[in-house]
Amino acid sequence: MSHIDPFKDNDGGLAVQEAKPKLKRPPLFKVMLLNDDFTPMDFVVEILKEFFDMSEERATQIMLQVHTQGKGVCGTYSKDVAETKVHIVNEYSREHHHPLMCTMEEA
Ligand code: TYC
Repeated sequence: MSHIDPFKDNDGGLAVQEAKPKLKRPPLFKVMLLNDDFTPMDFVVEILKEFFDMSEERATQIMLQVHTQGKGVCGTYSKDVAETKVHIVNEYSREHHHPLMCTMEEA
């Protein structure tokens, strides 16, 4: 009778590929602000301070970057957190009748 010995190399000399662990890090998402011609600069700075935890100086820097380059990164988050930030920023802008657009893209 032949038995499979769990403590022995039972591959009969064959090269057996170890299974690779299939865990991948979850993707991260950049939350972006887009420029427009109508939203007041102060309102954008307020958003960056309120929802992205920035200092007045940092918020002003990012706002001016968006203003001159068309878009800018507010922060990088897990998918859930990024989706929530985009949603609350867009809701807040609509409530205040500004066309400011917040979007996300994979980092
Ligand atoms: N361009 C706007 C203005 O001149 C300011 C602005 C900055 C708007 C950043 C949107 O994401 C934005 N009032």
